[in-house]
Amino acid sequence: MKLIKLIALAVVVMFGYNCKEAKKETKEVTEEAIEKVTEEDNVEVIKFSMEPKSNSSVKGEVTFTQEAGKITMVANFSGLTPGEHAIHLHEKADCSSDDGKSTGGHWNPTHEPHGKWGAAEGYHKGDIGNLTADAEGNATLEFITDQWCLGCEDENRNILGKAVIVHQGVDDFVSQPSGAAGARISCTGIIQ
Ligand SMILES: [Cu+2]
Repeated sequence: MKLIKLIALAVVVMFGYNCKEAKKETKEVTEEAIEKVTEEDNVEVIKFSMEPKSNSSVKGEVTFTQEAGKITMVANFSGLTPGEHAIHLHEKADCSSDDGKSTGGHWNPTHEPHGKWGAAEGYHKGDIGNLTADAEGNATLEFITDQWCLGCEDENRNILGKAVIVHQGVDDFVSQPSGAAGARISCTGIIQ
Protein backbone atom coordinates (compact mmCIF):
# COMPACT_ATOMS: atom_id res chain seq x y z
CA MET A 1 0.00 0.00 0.00
CA LYS A 2 2.77 2.36 0.97
CA LEU A 3 4.50 1.76 -2.35
CA ILE A 4 1.33 2.57 -4.30
CA LYS A 5 0.96 5.83 -2.37
CA LEU A 6 4.55 6.71 -3.10
CA ILE A 7 4.11 6.08 -6.82
CA ALA A 8 0.93 8.13 -6.84
CA LEU A 9 2.72 10.99 -5.11
CA ALA A 10 5.58 10.80 -7.61
CA VAL A 11 3.11 10.98 -10.51
CA VAL A 12 1.38 13.99 -8.99
CA VAL A 13 4.67 15.79 -8.44
CA MET A 14 5.84 15.06 -11.99
CA PHE A 15 2.56 16.18 -13.53
CA GLY A 16 2.61 19.40 -11.53
CA TYR A 17 6.15 20.13 -12.63
CA ASN A 18 5.36 19.57 -16.32
CA CYS A 19 2.41 21.90 -16.06
CA LYS A 20 4.56 24.66 -14.64
CA GLU A 21 7.14 24.19 -17.38
CA ALA A 22 4.44 24.39 -20.06
CA LYS A 23 3.06 27.59 -18.58
CA LYS A 24 6.50 29.15 -18.47
CA GLU A 25 7.09 28.28 -22.11
CA THR A 26 3.75 29.78 -23.16
CA LYS A 27 4.62 32.97 -21.35
CA GLU A 28 7.98 33.20 -23.09
CA VAL A 29 6.44 32.66 -26.53
CA THR A 30 3.81 35.34 -25.86
CA GLU A 31 6.44 37.86 -24.76
CA GLU A 32 8.44 37.17 -27.90
CA ALA A 33 5.36 37.77 -30.06
CA ILE A 34 4.62 41.08 -28.35
CA GLU A 35 8.21 42.22 -28.92
CA LYS A 36 7.94 41.36 -32.60
CA VAL A 37 4.73 43.32 -33.09
CA THR A 38 6.25 46.36 -31.35
CA GLU A 39 9.24 46.18 -33.66
CA GLU A 40 7.02 45.97 -36.73
CA ASP A 41 5.02 48.94 -35.49
CA ASN A 42 8.22 50.98 -35.40
CA VAL A 43 8.87 50.59 -39.13
CA GLU A 44 7.86 53.77 -40.89
CA VAL A 45 7.58 54.16 -44.65
CA ILE A 46 6.91 57.34 -46.64
CA LYS A 47 6.83 57.57 -50.41
CA PHE A 48 6.84 60.52 -52.82
CA SER A 49 6.58 61.23 -56.53
CA MET A 50 9.23 63.64 -57.75
CA GLU A 51 8.12 66.66 -59.81
CA PRO A 52 10.03 67.73 -62.94
CA LYS A 53 11.64 71.19 -62.62
CA SER A 54 13.52 73.65 -64.85
CA ASN A 55 11.60 72.37 -67.92
CA SER A 56 12.96 68.83 -67.52
CA SER A 57 10.95 65.69 -68.16
CA VAL A 58 12.45 63.81 -65.22
CA LYS A 59 10.06 61.58 -63.35
CA GLY A 60 10.87 59.73 -60.18
CA GLU A 61 9.74 58.03 -57.02
CA VAL A 62 11.49 58.07 -53.70
CA THR A 63 10.80 55.97 -50.61
CA PHE A 64 12.17 56.46 -47.12
CA THR A 65 11.96 53.51 -44.73
CA GLN A 66 12.89 53.92 -41.09
CA GLU A 67 13.73 50.73 -39.23
CA ALA A 68 15.94 49.89 -36.27
CA GLY A 69 17.55 53.34 -36.10
CA LYS A 70 18.37 53.53 -39.80
CA ILE A 71 16.78 55.12 -42.85
CA THR A 72 16.89 53.47 -46.25
CA MET A 73 16.24 55.81 -49.15
CA VAL A 74 15.35 54.13 -52.44
CA ALA A 75 14.86 56.29 -55.54
CA ASN A 76 14.06 55.51 -59.19
CA PHE A 77 14.22 58.05 -61.99
CA SER A 78 13.49 58.22 -65.70
CA GLY A 79 13.93 60.98 -68.28
CA LEU A 80 17.45 61.92 -67.18
CA THR A 81 20.30 62.64 -69.57
CA PRO A 82 22.76 59.70 -69.44
CA GLY A 83 25.57 60.11 -66.93
CA GLU A 84 25.95 61.48 -63.41
CA HIS A 85 23.57 63.80 -61.59
CA ALA A 86 23.84 65.26 -58.12
CA ILE A 87 21.17 64.38 -55.56
CA HIS A 88 20.81 66.25 -52.28
CA LEU A 89 18.44 67.08 -49.48
CA HIS A 90 17.69 70.80 -49.51
CA GLU A 91 16.47 72.77 -46.52
CA LYS A 92 12.79 73.49 -47.29
CA ALA A 93 9.99 71.15 -48.42
CA ASP A 94 8.79 73.77 -50.93
CA CYS A 95 8.86 72.74 -54.60
CA SER A 96 6.55 75.60 -55.70
CA SER A 97 9.02 77.46 -57.94
CA ASP A 98 9.67 76.31 -61.53
CA ASP A 99 13.41 76.16 -60.92
CA GLY A 100 13.19 74.33 -57.57
CA LYS A 101 15.05 77.17 -55.84
CA SER A 102 12.14 77.55 -53.41
CA THR A 103 13.70 74.61 -51.53
CA GLY A 104 16.63 76.84 -50.48
CA GLY A 105 20.21 75.67 -50.14
CA HIS A 106 21.51 72.31 -49.00
CA TRP A 107 20.18 71.00 -45.68
CA ASN A 108 23.20 71.58 -43.45
CA PRO A 109 22.09 71.58 -39.81
CA THR A 110 25.61 70.97 -38.49
CA HIS A 111 27.11 73.94 -40.43
CA GLU A 112 29.85 72.00 -42.14
CA PRO A 113 31.43 72.63 -45.55
CA HIS A 114 29.90 70.90 -48.58
CA GLY A 115 31.64 67.63 -49.40
CA LYS A 116 31.39 63.94 -50.05
CA TRP A 117 29.20 62.01 -47.59
CA GLY A 118 31.36 60.80 -44.70
CA ALA A 119 34.38 63.00 -45.59
CA ALA A 120 36.67 63.87 -42.66
CA GLU A 121 36.75 67.54 -43.83
CA GLY A 122 33.00 67.71 -43.31
CA TYR A 123 29.83 67.37 -45.36
CA HIS A 124 26.21 68.45 -45.26
CA LYS A 125 23.60 66.09 -43.81
CA GLY A 126 21.93 66.49 -47.24
CA ASP A 127 25.06 65.61 -49.28
CA ILE A 128 23.82 62.32 -50.69
CA GLY A 129 26.14 62.49 -53.71
CA ASN A 130 25.62 61.52 -57.35
CA LEU A 131 23.49 58.95 -59.14
CA THR A 132 24.22 57.57 -62.60
CA ALA A 133 21.64 57.41 -65.37
CA ASP A 134 22.06 54.69 -68.00
CA ALA A 135 21.86 55.21 -71.79
CA GLU A 136 18.04 55.23 -71.55
CA GLY A 137 18.08 57.92 -68.88
CA ASN A 138 17.04 55.65 -66.00
CA ALA A 139 18.72 55.72 -62.62
CA THR A 140 18.25 54.01 -59.27
CA LEU A 141 19.75 54.86 -55.93
CA GLU A 142 19.83 53.13 -52.56
CA PHE A 143 21.23 55.10 -49.65
CA ILE A 144 21.27 53.83 -46.05
CA THR A 145 22.21 55.93 -43.04
CA ASP A 146 21.77 56.17 -39.29
CA GLN A 147 22.38 59.94 -39.47
CA TRP A 148 18.79 60.69 -40.50
CA CYS A 149 15.42 60.06 -38.85
CA LEU A 150 11.77 60.62 -39.67
CA GLY A 151 10.25 63.04 -37.20
CA CYS A 152 12.57 62.48 -34.23
CA GLU A 153 13.44 65.23 -31.73
CA ASP A 154 17.00 65.68 -33.03
CA GLU A 155 16.91 68.47 -35.64
CA ASN A 156 20.37 67.44 -36.86
CA ARG A 157 18.79 64.15 -37.99
CA ASN A 158 15.16 64.90 -38.78
CA ILE A 159 14.58 64.95 -42.56
CA LEU A 160 10.87 65.83 -42.36
CA GLY A 161 10.26 69.28 -43.80
CA LYS A 162 13.27 69.03 -46.15
CA ALA A 163 13.30 68.43 -49.93
CA VAL A 164 14.92 65.96 -52.32
CA ILE A 165 16.55 67.68 -55.33
CA VAL A 166 18.16 66.10 -58.39
CA HIS A 167 20.46 68.35 -60.44
CA GLN A 168 21.30 68.43 -64.13
CA GLY A 169 25.03 68.49 -63.36
CA VAL A 170 27.49 66.46 -61.32
CA ASP A 171 28.39 67.24 -57.72
CA ASP A 172 32.17 67.83 -57.69
CA PHE A 173 32.19 67.55 -53.85
CA VAL A 174 34.56 70.55 -53.76
CA SER A 175 32.81 73.73 -54.95
CA GLN A 176 31.08 75.63 -52.15
CA PRO A 177 28.36 75.68 -51.07
CA SER A 178 26.69 73.13 -53.33
CA GLY A 179 29.12 71.24 -55.58
CA ALA A 180 28.45 73.30 -58.77
CA ALA A 181 25.75 70.83 -59.76
CA GLY A 182 23.73 73.19 -61.98
CA ALA A 183 19.96 73.40 -62.53
CA ARG A 184 17.47 71.63 -60.27
CA ILE A 185 15.56 69.20 -62.47
CA SER A 186 13.47 67.15 -60.01
CA CYS A 187 11.95 67.95 -56.64
CA THR A 188 9.83 66.64 -53.82
CA GLY A 189 9.13 67.82 -50.31
CA ILE A 190 9.55 65.27 -47.50
CA ILE A 191 6.26 65.78 -45.74
CA GLN A 192 4.36 63.36 -43.56
CU1 LIG B 1 21.36 70.25 -54.48
